[in-house]
Amino acid sequence: MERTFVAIKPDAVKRGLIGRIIKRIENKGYKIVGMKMIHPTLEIAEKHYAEHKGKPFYPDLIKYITSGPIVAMVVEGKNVIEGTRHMMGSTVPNSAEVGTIRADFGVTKECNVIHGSDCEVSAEREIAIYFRPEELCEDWKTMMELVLEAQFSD
Ligand code: IDP
Ligand code: MG
Repeated sequence: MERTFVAIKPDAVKRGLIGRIIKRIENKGYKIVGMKMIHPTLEIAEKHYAEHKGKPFYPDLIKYITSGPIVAMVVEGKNVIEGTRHMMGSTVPNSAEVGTIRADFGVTKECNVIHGSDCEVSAEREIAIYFRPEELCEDWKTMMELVLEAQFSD
């Protein structure tokens, strides 16, 4: 099953939005197979955002992402990368589609509440930055998986 890396960014943690954002991921039916609160170090932040190094906003981005804890998650589901990017909305909250997480909760392009990997290669790379393989909880089934299994077993 496809996986992605999602992070509830420091502005959202400070605003008490953790529960509301996780609820949307669960409501959608995605399966969370890894989750932890972590205050990103400079080293982690630089690894995560390596692709943006040299851009004018890079120093502020690093300052922002290291400014407090994030909630890091590994989320699993069919086409989850595209699905979570769609649920997040585009980078700038004021032009993100209404109903998306960034449109509903975000204010500025700098502090836009949530991160989600943009492709399979990024997902794999980002998951490895934040999680050791043994930190992932893979040996459980969602209720939907259990129900579907039971339905097709006889
Ligand atoms: P994404 O998070 O929608 O994938 P990226 O272009 O990958 O957007 O940028 C990474 C993060 O850097 C954004 O989520 C946002 O926090 C920040 N960022 C992007 N562009 C700008 C900018 O022009 N000014 C300030 N911050 C920016
Ligand atoms: Mg990006």
